[in-house]
Amino acid sequence: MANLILILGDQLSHTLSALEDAAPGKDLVVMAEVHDEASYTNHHKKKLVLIFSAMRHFARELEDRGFQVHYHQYDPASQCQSLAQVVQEVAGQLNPEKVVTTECGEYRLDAQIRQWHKQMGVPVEIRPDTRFLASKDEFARWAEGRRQLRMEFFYREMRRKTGLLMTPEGDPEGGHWNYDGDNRRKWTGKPPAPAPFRVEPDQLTRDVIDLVETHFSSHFGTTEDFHFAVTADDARAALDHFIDFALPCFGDYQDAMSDDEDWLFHSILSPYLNCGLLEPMEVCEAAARAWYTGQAPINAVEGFVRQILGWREFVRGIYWLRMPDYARENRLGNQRPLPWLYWSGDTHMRCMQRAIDSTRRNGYAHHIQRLMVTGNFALLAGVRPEDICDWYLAVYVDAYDWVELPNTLGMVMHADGGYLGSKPYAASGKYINRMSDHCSQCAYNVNRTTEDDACPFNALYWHFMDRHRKDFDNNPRMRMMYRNWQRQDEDRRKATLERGDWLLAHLETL
Ligand code: FAD
Ligand code: DLZ
Repeated sequence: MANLILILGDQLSHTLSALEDAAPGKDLVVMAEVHDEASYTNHHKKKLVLIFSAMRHFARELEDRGFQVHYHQYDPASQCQSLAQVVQEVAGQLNPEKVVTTECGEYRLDAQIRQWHKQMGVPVEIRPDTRFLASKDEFARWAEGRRQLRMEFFYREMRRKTGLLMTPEGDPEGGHWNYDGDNRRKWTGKPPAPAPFRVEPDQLTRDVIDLVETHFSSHFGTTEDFHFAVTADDARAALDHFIDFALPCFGDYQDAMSDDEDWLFHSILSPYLNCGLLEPMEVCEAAARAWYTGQAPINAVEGFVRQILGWREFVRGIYWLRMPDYARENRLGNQRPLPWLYWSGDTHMRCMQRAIDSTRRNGYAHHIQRLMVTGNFALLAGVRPEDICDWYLAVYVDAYDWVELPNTLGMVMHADGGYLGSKPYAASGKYINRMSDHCSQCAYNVNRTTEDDACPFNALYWHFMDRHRKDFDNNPRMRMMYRNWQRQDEDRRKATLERGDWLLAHLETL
């Protein structure tokens, strides 16, 4: 009897475990664009285009390889609005021996799929997702007995395990594990940032753009100037483009922000890694090759590999270790709703306006914008973790719960009590000014704190520190900042807190 093989929208890899022993002439592959998946959050229009178009291209490639594919195109009038309904309908017609699938990347859908065998009366075989470099069990073993998890130690284990950037003697290439200290340069326009890799939409993608414009017109963002890759071949060309043109400067300007450059020297590969068009090992190996051939310096290559081999695997490990309780964590007790300006971009704070505008246009903002601008602001403003997590899940083309949630709830909001990161990434306008040219174009004055035109990040920073004193008093990494706060005279502190109160009461007008 044939198997029914379900492939999800972020499982577009020919190496997928669900396809391992698939028989092209016999088994049936099922892929489905469905309302429930397209609507569980306000997905950016470009994210919908990317996923649907990449799914359609992948289905075509499977057919070229001889597979029979049942492809359910998005149809608001269809009887089937969920993956379960599509699978059940096809299973009813095919009467398969079993449903085969690869474990899903998010808890919500994973929990549903694990019940399907009961609802559908057909066995469901769920295979591990082998596209990650650390399995869930491996991560759980590493984490066992540790009260706090530190990415750096996990990353070193992963370097040893994969041999990436390791000498034959087992030492880190270049003599150090980490070159972060070299990776904090401000970018002042030179060297020029490369243009991002572009693919002009083919007919299939243009059809999907029309579909998204017709049925998802109220969703965030725009489909205008869609230029992401939607096939593995084009994603590999995007990887080559990054290695050739951006990687050499990736390290130096990794933390930089620019008022008029959206992409700087970042790879823009997360959309492809996360939907399966690229695999993490091929990306890391391509970067490592650039170091061995002298095409890129070690601070760039190590910094890049750390993001994928370290951070990406680390946050996934935490997600599966701590879900579902992790999503409910709110250790700082934040209750403020997300200010509307996150959706409208309507704000006089230049850094926020630029980050949100890039997000709206591109479905992309680079890591430092997500962490130190929109994230930092949500942390300082005490936004409810659930609200800000939903925003990040919606607005980025690379956003899936397993990677978005630990980054937002853990790294940005410190809502997990420091399980993921040893201190909150809270910062005043001074940091933003040091790493960008936004402040010189801003309506607010970054050198002021208490005045009406003072940068809101400044008073909000001290307000945050002051109101969370009990939460961080014992944290040695915060001690110096509390000492600085205490050193300010009382009137100054009072004026700063009053300005902070005013800002919190007027977030929508900033
Ligand atoms: P580069 O800067 O070129 O980095 C290379 C790769 O490293 C990325 O493609 C990505 O795969 C990986 N990477 C880097 N940092 C991280 C990280 N912290 N966690 C996981 N992977 C990382 N990344 C997502 O892929 N999806 C998300 O939904 C997501 N949400 C985020 C939310 C917040 C609040 C923050 C602070 C970060 C989030 N990140 C997320 C991590 C990071 O910002 C993006 O991976 C990165 O900006 C993607 O752009 P890039 O491919 O140009 O990355
Ligand atoms: C994100 C997404 C969207 C927008 N649409 C679909 C879809 O129509 N069909 C599908 O199979 N998957 C989709 N996805 C991805 C899933 O919602 C989910 O995030 C991942 O499968 C988690 O691993």
